[in-house]
Amino acid sequence: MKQNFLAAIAFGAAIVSGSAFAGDTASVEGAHTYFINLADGDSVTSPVTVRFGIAGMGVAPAGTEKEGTGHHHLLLDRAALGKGEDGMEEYDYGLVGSENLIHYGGGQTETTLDLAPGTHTLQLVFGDLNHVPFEPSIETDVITITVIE
Ligand SMILES: [Cu+2]
Repeated sequence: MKQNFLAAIAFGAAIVSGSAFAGDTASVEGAHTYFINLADGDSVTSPVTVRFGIAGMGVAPAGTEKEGTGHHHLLLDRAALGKGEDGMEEYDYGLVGSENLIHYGGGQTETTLDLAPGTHTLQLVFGDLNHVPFEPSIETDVITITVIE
């Protein structure tokens, strides 16, 4: 617990100072993330359960200092991973949570979303203990699903 607490403090401090502190956690070669139960072009009904897959690495809660682990993030109805809503480079500065970027820092491997009818885009990004994408990044392509009434 103490380590998680300290990591949370360090993360908060990094946001305040705006300093680059990561972007250098190496991913395991060959590791990849994927949607277990959804594919590009799928039509679904709401609520939508989304199951997160990761191969070659393990899932651990945010702040856990254990090599080869990270946690899932879902980018919903926004541009692909790159620049955050604050204009910062997400590959360097990390993932800032919002309605459109959801952290699963408890180590969750699925979620259920209430989505309005229409098309929605989803992208999964696996992040390190400090919510920064790995190097090289582990992320899915952006998929588009249609929610039917
Ligand atoms: Cu995170």
